[in-house]
Amino acid sequence: MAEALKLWRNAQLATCDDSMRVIERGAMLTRGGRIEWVGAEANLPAAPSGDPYEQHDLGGAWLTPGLIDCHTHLVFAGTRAGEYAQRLRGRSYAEIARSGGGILATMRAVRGASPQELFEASAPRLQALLAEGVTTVEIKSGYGLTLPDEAKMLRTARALEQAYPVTIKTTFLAAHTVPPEFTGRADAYIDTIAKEWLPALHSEGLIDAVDVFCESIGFSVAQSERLFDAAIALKLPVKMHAEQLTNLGGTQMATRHRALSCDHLEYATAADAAALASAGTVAVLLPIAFYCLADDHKPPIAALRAAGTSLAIASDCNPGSAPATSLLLTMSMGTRLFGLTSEEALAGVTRNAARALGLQGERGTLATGQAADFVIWNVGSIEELGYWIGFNPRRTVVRAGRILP
Ligand code: DI6
Ligand code: FE
Repeated sequence: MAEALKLWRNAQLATCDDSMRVIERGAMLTRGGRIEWVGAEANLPAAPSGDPYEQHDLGGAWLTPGLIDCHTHLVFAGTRAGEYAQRLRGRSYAEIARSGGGILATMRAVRGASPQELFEASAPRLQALLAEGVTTVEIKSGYGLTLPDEAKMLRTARALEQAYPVTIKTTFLAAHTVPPEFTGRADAYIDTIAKEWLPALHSEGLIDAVDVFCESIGFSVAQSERLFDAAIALKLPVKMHAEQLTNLGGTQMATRHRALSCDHLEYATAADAAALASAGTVAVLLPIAFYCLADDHKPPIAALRAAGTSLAIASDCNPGSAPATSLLLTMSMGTRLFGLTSEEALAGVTRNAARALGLQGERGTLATGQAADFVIWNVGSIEELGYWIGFNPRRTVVRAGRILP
């Protein structure tokens, strides 16, 4: 028997569609996990006879799509609070990385954690995101840096999806830094992950996309391109940590490979912005990493906007540059620090975040055929989502058409 139709009425719908249309006295019909109809309540289709709606009167509340955190490294063990203390005393992130701390410090903690320990360390961070109305999360590997430890991270991400009401997309980021086994042999490392680890983990169904840290302290453009070629040969989409600390030209190469997204982009140029726009590659901005690193070089927002690039924002949840589990705080920082408008911030955690994960056909807007993942908010205006700092105005989360407890 077909699942019952549910009517969600008397709501202000922030559809997050291409024109960011708001429907003041809106209603939605859902069936099972999908949206069947969205529109003004006055135009609501009549209930088919014998199939009465299950009705939910939302009392005029604001409703958005479920939020999407499209860039996280939330599966990890340990913390790097000691490094944060060093950075407060003036040591730089790059210096700490070059002296064997940074990503390698977390790598040691992850290698030493059992699958159960890794799951238990990561679950509270995921729960914190979900409490704010996040229904889709991307999680990267990149702290294992051996085949079994990268597999352990990706399996942990899949296990979190089984345990919590969330859609998780996994990204393979073994090209995060060169591990000790390959010191001085970055090219050999890239060949190993591209030719051996990537096909092995992909055949286990553990990889949804492939990422690389293309940076002066990471991998060169040529190395990144070899990895991308291997990913594309397996029909896996690619994305890149690009132009975060310097401009290496990664964005230009990534857009030639039709990357889903280029992320960070503090040092991107107007030419990079134009390349992103014409390739349809999403610019994912990570304002919390910018804040925590006390950087002074901002992404070229005006150029990105002028080029018509799709802008997303994400928490970057990681133990080094962004120990953060709040997408609402990300919206606040995206607006205040980078100068995004409230509307751009909302599009950045819904429609454009979905595009950054290749999910635009399924998630990120309130429209017929999209997943019935949405959030009902205790706010008087939708701008409040990026306005509060540390206050959570989430009222109710509906995931796959069901109200979460
Ligand atoms: N850029 C980031 O923001 C994270 N990784 C990356 O390549 C930070 C990773 C870390 O410091 O642990
Ligand atoms: Fe990152």
